[in-house]
Parts: sequence; C-alpha cells; structure tokens
Amino acid sequence: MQTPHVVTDDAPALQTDEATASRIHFDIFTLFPQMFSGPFDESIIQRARANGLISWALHNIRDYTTDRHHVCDDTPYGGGGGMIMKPQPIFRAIETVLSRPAGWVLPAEAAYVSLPPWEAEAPPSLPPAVPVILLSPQGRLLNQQIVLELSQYRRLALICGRYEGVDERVASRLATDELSIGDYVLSGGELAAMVLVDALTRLVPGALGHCLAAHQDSHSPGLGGLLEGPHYTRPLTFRQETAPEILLSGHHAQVHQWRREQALARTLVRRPDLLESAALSATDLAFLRRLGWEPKA
Ligand code: 6GU
Repeated sequence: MQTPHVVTDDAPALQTDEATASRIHFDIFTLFPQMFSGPFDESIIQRARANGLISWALHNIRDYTTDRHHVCDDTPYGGGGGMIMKPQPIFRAIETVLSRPAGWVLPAEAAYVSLPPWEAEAPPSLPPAVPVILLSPQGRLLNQQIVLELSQYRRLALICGRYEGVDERVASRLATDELSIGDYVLSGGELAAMVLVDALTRLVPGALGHCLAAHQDSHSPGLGGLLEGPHYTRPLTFRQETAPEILLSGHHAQVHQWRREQALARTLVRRPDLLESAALSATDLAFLRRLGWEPKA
C-alpha cells in the first residue's frame, strides 16, 4: 500500500533562459542520473550547453516514488527472473515534468515527500510536440535518418529502462517511440540515451566548430549514405606508410573525386548493404561497376 504523501503548491519552475532558448531541450528520466556526469561534462555536448544550443534536465525516477522504501521495481507477473520497472513512478515523473516548461526540475526537498499532485488513473494530456522515447533493446534500430527526424523537435523526453525490463504499459501508453542502439545487450538505456543526445547535438547548427563537418560524416545525407574514406595528417610518412600523393597535389577536383571513390570502395567492402539505399550518381555507379558491384534489381 502506498503511504499518503503531502501535496504542496506547485514549486516555482526553474525556468532558466538557457533552457527556453536552447534549440533542443532533453528531459532524461533515469534511476542513475550520475552516469551522465562524465560524458555530458566534456567536449561537444558540454560546449553546446555552455553556448546555449542545447540544455538538459536529469530526472531521477526514484524521486517520484511515494512509498517508504522508494521502490521502483517489482517481480514480473507470471514469474521468471529479473525485476521489472514499475509503471507509476515513470508515468508520474514524465507527466509531472512534461506538463511544465522545459527546464523545470523537481526541487530536491520535494523528492518523495511533497510531489506535485498527480492523478494515477487519469492521464493528463501531454504536449504532442514532445516525443517520449523509451530506450530499450526492443526498440527500432537507431540510424542517422531517425536522428535527423528527431532533430526537428525542440524538446525530447528520454526514458532509460534497465535491462530486465520496463512494465509494458510504459511502452504502450506513455512512450511515443522506442529505440535501440544496436543488436547487443546493455545493462540499461542510459548509455543509449547518451548516444542519442550526442548524435542529436552534432546536428544543432553551431555545435560543431566547422559547419560542414556534420554534413560530411559517414551515414549523413551529405555523403549520400556512404562510409567516409580514409583521412591523413602530418607526418607525411609514418612507419613506412606515406599519405596518398593525390592529397598533396592541390588539385581540388581530383582530390574530391579520389575521396568519393575511396568512400564508395570502402562502403562496398565494409557495408555493401548501404549501397542499396545510397544516393549514387552515374559516375558513382560506373565506378562501382568497375569494382564488380551491381545494384540489386
Ligand atoms: Cl536502448 N537498452 C539496452 N538495455 N540495451 C540495448 C539498447 C538499449 N540498445 C541496444 N542494446
């Protein structure tokens, strides 16, 4: 049985300028918010936050429990091993946060004891423009196309499930999307959420120093869905291997063509599946045919 909890007035929203002005705000729901400290405190993600391009709020699902022991999981109906994440704390956390402005976080002193009121049985209407993404190995496989689509939103909610599982009603009634980052098993969705935040941050204009870079990445539309070819920098010769002469020639058109061919050849060897959906010119096709490749009918 749940212990009754004290209901206070709505806490004042911590609506920072940063949160409202940022291009994308991430609300991340997790039992392990501290896992995000290292990765989010360095490099591009940190710089994008410092520049006001992105913002995030970490919400500890456990803060939204109301029982004495702050229990977030339970044994599965029907038996079997492992524990399942309970639906109520996740629903409560998501519905509380998403019905408030981007940037709002539960005041620390309100955790467990003085949560904003919540109707367990009556779903509030959540903002339609905020995807609620459950990270789980059962989700559809993340790719650059999905990242591109998600980058159009101003605010995203990410739910990090632990591996054993999340009550199915979170997937069926709360999440608008379920994503996996690959066909292998992680202990939880946290690392996957970090992967998604990183991939999205790279697409925010201004987040990368050089604005062309995101466009030239492997898998990005700029390269037509191909892998990138090899890169070289100084020294010219290292351990008896010298960088390709063409790159020093100064012939921009030839360098461009060489890079394109390297990308095509590398994709053929490593990921021929990508060629079927790549944007290929007549020149590309001729080059690939010379390497023995034929498009499938
Ligand atoms: Cl999103 N979660 C877990 N637990 N494992 C995964 C995954 C997600 N994506 C690939 N493996």
